This record gives sequence, C-alpha cells and structure tokens, in this order.
Amino acid sequence: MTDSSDRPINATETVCPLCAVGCRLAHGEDGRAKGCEGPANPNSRLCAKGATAFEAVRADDRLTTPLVRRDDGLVPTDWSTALDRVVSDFEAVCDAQGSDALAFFGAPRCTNEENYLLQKLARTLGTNNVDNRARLCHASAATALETRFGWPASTNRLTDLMDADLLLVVGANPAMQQPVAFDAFVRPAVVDGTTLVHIDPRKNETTRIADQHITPRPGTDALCIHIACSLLVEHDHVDTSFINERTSNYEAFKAALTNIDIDEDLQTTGVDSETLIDLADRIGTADRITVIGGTGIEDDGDETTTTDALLNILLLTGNVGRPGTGFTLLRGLNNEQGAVDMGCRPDILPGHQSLTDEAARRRVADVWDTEPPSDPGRNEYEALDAFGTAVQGALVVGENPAIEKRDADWVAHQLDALKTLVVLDVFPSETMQHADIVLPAAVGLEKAGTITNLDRRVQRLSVTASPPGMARTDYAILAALGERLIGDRFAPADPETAFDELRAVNPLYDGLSDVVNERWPVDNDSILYADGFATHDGRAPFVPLNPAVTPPADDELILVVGSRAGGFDVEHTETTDDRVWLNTVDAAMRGIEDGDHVVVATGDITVTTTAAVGEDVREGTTYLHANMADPLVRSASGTPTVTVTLGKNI
Ligand SMILES: Nc1nc2c(c(=O)[nH]1)N[C@H]1C(S)=C(S)[C@@H](COP(=O)(O)OP(=O)(O)OC[C@H]3O[C@@H](n4cnc5c(=O)[nH]c(N)nc54)[C@H](O)[C@@H]3O)O[C@H]1N2
Ligand SMILES: Nc1nc2c(c(=O)[nH]1)N[C@H]1C(S)=C(S)[C@@H](COP(=O)(O)OP(=O)(O)OC[C@H]3O[C@@H](n4cnc5c(=O)[nH]c(N)nc54)[C@H](O)[C@@H]3O)O[C@H]1N2
Ligand code: SF4
Ligand SMILES: [Mo]
Repeated sequence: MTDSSDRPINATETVCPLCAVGCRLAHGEDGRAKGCEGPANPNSRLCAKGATAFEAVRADDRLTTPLVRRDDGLVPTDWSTALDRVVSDFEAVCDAQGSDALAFFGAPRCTNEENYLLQKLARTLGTNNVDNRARLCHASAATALETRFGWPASTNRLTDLMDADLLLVVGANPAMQQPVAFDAFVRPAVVDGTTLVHIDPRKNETTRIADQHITPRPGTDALCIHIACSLLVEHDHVDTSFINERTSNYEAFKAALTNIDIDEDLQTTGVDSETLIDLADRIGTADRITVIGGTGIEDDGDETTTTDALLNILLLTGNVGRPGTGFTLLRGLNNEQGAVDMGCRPDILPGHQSLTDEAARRRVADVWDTEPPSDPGRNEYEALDAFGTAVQGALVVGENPAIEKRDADWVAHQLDALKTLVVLDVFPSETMQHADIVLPAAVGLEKAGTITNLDRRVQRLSVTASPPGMARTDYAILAALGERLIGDRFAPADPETAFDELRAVNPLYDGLSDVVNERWPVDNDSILYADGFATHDGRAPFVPLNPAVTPPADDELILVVGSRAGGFDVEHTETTDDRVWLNTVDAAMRGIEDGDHVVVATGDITVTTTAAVGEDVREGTTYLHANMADPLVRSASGTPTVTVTLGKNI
C-alpha cells in the first residue's frame, strides 16, 4: 500500500459519494470539496461531511494492490493471478454444490452500472443469491411502500416538501443526517409556516425547529398513529372520495379501529391524550401532509407495522400523489435507491420486475443471451446463515458484512466458514480480515457512471482522479471477472454503454437521457401515484392493524439508537457522543447523576461509559450513539428493540 496523495485531482463537477441526498460538488483549490448548484443542493451548499469527500481520494491507507491469502496471510499479487484465483475458486464451488452455493453482496456505494453488472454476474452464473445491505437498513419502510403503493421509493420530490402544510418526521434526524436537504427544503418550509411534528423518543437537532415533539415509547409508534386514525374517523376528518376512488380494504381497516381502547392504549404509548388529540387535529385540518421516515421506523424482523400505520394515515386523508404530500424515505447511502432499482435483490429483476414476469424475463434474456433463474435467492441475512453449508463462496462489493447487527463472534465464524470470500473494497475493512482474495477498487470520485438519490433522481458522475496504484473501478473488476467466468461478451465496454443496456432491461430507467439529471419514471417526472398506484388494481390497500406491544420489565430501559451510519466516512470524519443519555426520573430511580460512570447491560454484554442526565430522552428509554450501542445491538441479533439495565459503575 502506497501513499496516493500525489495523484492529480481535477475540478470536474460530480456528485457527492457520501450520502443519498446527492449534492453536486467539485474539488476546490483548498483541497476540500466545494458545492456546485444542483437539484439537491440548490444553494450550492455541502455539509461538513461532504466537504471532506476528497479525503478518500488522497488517503494514504487505500488498498492499491490485489491480495491473495497464503499460509502467511494476505499477500500482494498481480491482477491476473488474483482474478484467476477467483475464477478457479468459484468454479470449484459451483462444481461441488451448484451456482446457488455462491452469494453476491452489494453495492449501495457503487454506481448503477456496477450494481447492474453485479446482479447480471450472479444471475448469468445461475443464482438469484444477490442482495445489498442498504435494503436491509431500510427494509420495513421500503417493503411497506412497495407492497402498498408499488415502488420501494420516496413517492415525492425533495422540492415537494416546500409545499406541505404539515411535515411528520418520524424516527429520523434529517437536520443532522441529511443536512443539506433539510436546510434547502425543510427549514425554509417551516420558516414559511409549515408545521413540523417530530415523533421520536429523543430530542435531537431536528426537534429544534419542530412545532410539536411527540415521544411515544419505542415500538409504539404504530399504535399511536393508529389511535390518531381512529380520532380522524370519529371526527369525519377523512377524504372520502380519495378512499373510494384510490384505495381498497377500507372497511376492514375501519373495523380494526374499533378494537382501540383509547385510554388504555394511550397509556401503553406513554403519550397523553391532549398531545394525541392535538396531533389528530393538525392532521385532520392540514390540506397537504408529508411523512418523512428514517431508521427509527424500522420494525422487528420482517414486520412493517410502523410504516403501514403511517401509510394508512396518508391514505385516510388523501395525502398521496399531490404536491406537498406523500412519503419521503430518508435513504442513507449514496446509491441505496439505485442498488435496488438495478435488481441487487434476490427476488426481483432490474426495474423491480418479478422474477416470474414473462415479459420481464424475455426482455432480460434477449439482452443477456441467457435466462435468469426464476426461484428467489437468499437475502444477505439468510445467506450469512448458510455460509459454510449451502453457501460456500461469496463476492462482497463495497460492503462490510463483518459489521452486522448480529453477534460478532458468530459473524466472524460464518465468514471463516466459507471456502472462498472475495472482497472488493477501497480501504482495509473488518470483512477483509476473513477474505481469501481482496481486489482494490476506486472510490466514487474516481468513477464514471450514474447514481440515484433518495428522491429517485439519476445523476451522472465524472471522474475527478485516477484510482491509486493498481486499484481499478468496481466496473472494471466486475467486467474482468465476467469475461473470465462467462465470456468476452458479458460486460458492455464501459459504463456509458452499460447505461444503454440497463435502460433496455429496466423499464423504469427506459427513456432517461444520456446526460441524465432526471428522476424515474421519466414520463412522470413529478410525483408518483398522481393518477393511480402501481399495484395490480391501481388502488392502495389499507392495512388493518392490531399493533402488539410487549412492555419491558420494570428495571429495564428500552435502548434507543441514533446516528446510524455506514462506517467508512464516519471513521474518517466524525466523532461519537460516547455518553449514555437517560431521563431525570430514571436516573433518580437508580441514584445516577449527570457525569457518573455507569454500566449499560443486556445479558452478559456490557458497555461502560458516563451518564448524561436530562429531559432529552423520554422516561423508560436510554439513548446511545450507534457506535457505542454496537455490542449491545449485536448481542440482540438483529431485533431493533433492545432492552438494557443501567447502573452505577462501582
Ligand atoms: N453525517 C452523516 N450522515 C449520514 C450518515 C453518516 O454516517 N453520517 N449515514 C447515512 C445512513 S447510512 C443512514 S441509514 C441515515 C440514517 O438517518 P436517520 O435515520 O435520520 O438517523 P438516526 O440518527 O439514526 O435517526 C434515527 C432516529 O430514530 C429514533 N428512534 C429510535 N427508535 C425509535 C422508535 O421506536 N420510534 C421513533 N419514532 N423513533 C425512534 C432515534 O432516537 C433517532 O433520533 O443517515 C445517513 N446520513
Ligand atoms: N452493528 C451495526 N450494524 C449496522 C449499522 C450500525 O450502526 N451498527 N448501521 C447499518 C446501516 S444504517 C448501514 S447503511 C449499513 C452500512 O453497512 P456497510 O455499507 O456494509 O458499511 P460500511 O462500513 O460503510 O462499508 C462499506 C465498505 O465499502 C467500502 N467502499 C466505499 N466506497 C466504495 C466503492 O466505491 N467501491 C468499493 N468496492 N468499496 C467501497 C468502504 O471502504 C467500506 O469498507 O450497516 C448497517 N449495519
Ligand atoms: S448532504 Fe450528503 S450528499 Fe450532500 S454534501 Fe452532505 S454527505 Fe454529501
Ligand atoms: Mo444506512
């Protein structure tokens, strides 16, 4: 690995690779990134993180040579040796157990063209075992949106936020996590009179401009919204013509509302009746309502209850398909939306087309010269379970599965159980420690191609520097692997021609221009579902809910986690608040004062830190930054609701 700082960086305008907002930027004379006017950053602003974007280009710890594992560890080698080793390892796995013994992980940090090539490689080899982490990071919300409305994506445009009368920000902190979009579209709306209601067990930077802060007990948001729905129905604050013309299953939904016992249920949520009546009143009287959802609305396992409740309230009040209405999904990583649009999921083809849709299969087969397999593959969660048994080889592109919300030792064991693990990364990572072959890649600022931001806008990247040493773009690496594993016609010559190919198989991207600075679907560059939902009957179903809630034991607090993040930018630019936050009442019960040393525990796992006592978190909960919460979260193996005990460290 060599110092790469002497490579020239040109000042061509491109898109920030550090989050899903998609701000435009260029290399500034002082070495920092400077903002360039773009649709997501119309004021040419960047956030503090975006300003450091070129640090990854200049960093002296970049991976610069392919590495292969020998008896004495990972050793540098040339490209040909490394690629040949991947091919022989993968062929050995396929010969022994078939192509479903391979799994492909990636790649929300990579371009659309790279994601397209990754899933094409998996499917051409004969497996649908292809997925990406970011889908799992917003799994509940994306699944609910897809099932109810048609597409796992924001229904609206960022600019539409300016037209809302009421913004419901739920389980999110856009003032901190998507600051440029927040300052360009949310803050001015609020200054102009839009009401912002923040629903979150903890006060954060977003709360500062909120008109109302509602703090349901974690896990009871759905119940809270469900109660609000019952008040809206009771007071006839519903949009009857929208319900009749655009939705289905309303009667069943209405019947489920009768199960509500307002007093008892409100007690469960920990929200007082005045607050909830106020919320229902704001919702009932607003003409245009938008929900902004973050990682705090993710439910346990496959459940989608919280998002379902939020979508119910939008349908009940006719708040989808018009300016100022809808659902903004605050995606995190720069090309999270593109990775799913490209089909890096085990159950869909590019363009969110079903694996069994005959027309879609034909479209793909005509271009690929081969039929994709029709049985859904394993998602990342399931694939990791099967490492060392049904899955023996994995290709990981720009992800770090060693860092999981599951037990660290178990994850390490699973990664080691593979016959072959191939990692494409730009920096050394925890996953790389388990790899058999490591292929050095380029960062986003060194790439051509396109990415899709959190409001479905597809933007073209420009190359601002060449990758360091022997590193290559993920596109070039995947193309070289495809050539060896499939044949020389596998990959289009470059990302530009790959964009032509992906437009031919992905109807949502069909019609995007070559220059691209457009949102999909092209023929409706406005708001999804203005005329009908993308469901089989054009209607969006109500989902009757019976939100079940298990209260924690008396001595336990519910752990609230914030500042969720992908690792690499954080490591390079951000600091962690390492204190554990608790409410004055809970602190007094435990004899804890501000600044005391405390132990936070779940089962055998403990985190030792100092206490921050105040009113910022609601009673019954305690807050930790994601980096601090990690061991506790991981011990709970993937369930977002973690309960902990907290006591003085004596
Ligand atoms: N600077 C910076 N920005 C980033 C990132 C980064 O690393 N650095 N990472 C990006 C990524 S990958 C992501 S996914 C996004 C994350 O973006 P956000 O989801 O907006 O970020 P968090 O700070 O995790 O906010 C989650 C909020 O949910 C709340 N919460 C927790 N449990 C519950 C609950 O049960 N109900 C409710 N209503 N709220 C709850 C927490 O208190 C917290 O305020 O940020 C992106 N932006
Ligand atoms: N325990 C725990 N688990 C979590 C979270 C948590 O806070 N705690 N957060 C969750 C969230 S919100 C998210 S989004 C995910 C993030 O999960 P990941 O995306 O797996 O996490 P990162 O560490 O960001 O890993 C990305 C890797 O990609 C590399 N990389 C960056 N750009 C490129 C590129 O262009 N090409 C290639 N080949 N590599 C690149 C980086 O060096 C890094 O090693 O994790 C989720 N899981
Ligand atoms: S908000 Fe996101 S895209 Fe914009 S500068 Fe910051 S990190 Fe980059
Ligand atoms: Mo994320």
